[in-house]
Amino acid sequence: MANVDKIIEFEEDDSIFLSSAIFRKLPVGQLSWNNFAEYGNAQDADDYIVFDDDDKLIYYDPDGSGATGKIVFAKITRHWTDAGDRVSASDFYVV
Ligand SMILES: [Ca+2]
Ligand SMILES: [Ca+2]
Repeated sequence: MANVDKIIEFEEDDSIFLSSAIFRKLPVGQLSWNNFAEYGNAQDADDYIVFDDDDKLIYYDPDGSGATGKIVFAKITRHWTDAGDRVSASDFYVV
C-alpha cells in the first residue's frame, strides 16, 4: 500500500479494480455505497474507500471513521475530472 498508482486518463465508464487480497474488508463485486465516502473522510465505521474531490486522491481507510489513518493509493488525473463527472462507489470493483 506504499505506492501511489497514478490512474491515467480515467474515463467516465472506466472501472478501478481493487484486490480483495489487499482490501480484505471489502466483499468481492461492485463496491457498495456503504463502503465509500466521497468527501475526503470516512463518515462511519465501514467507509473503507475514501475519495477526496479536492486533491483527486483515493484512500483506503482500514477502520473507516475509526482512529487509524487513511492510506492514499491512487490519484485520478485531471483529464477525467475536468469532464465534470465524479468518482462514485460504482466505479470500483473488488476482485
Ligand atoms: Ca458507510
Ligand atoms: Ca480511519
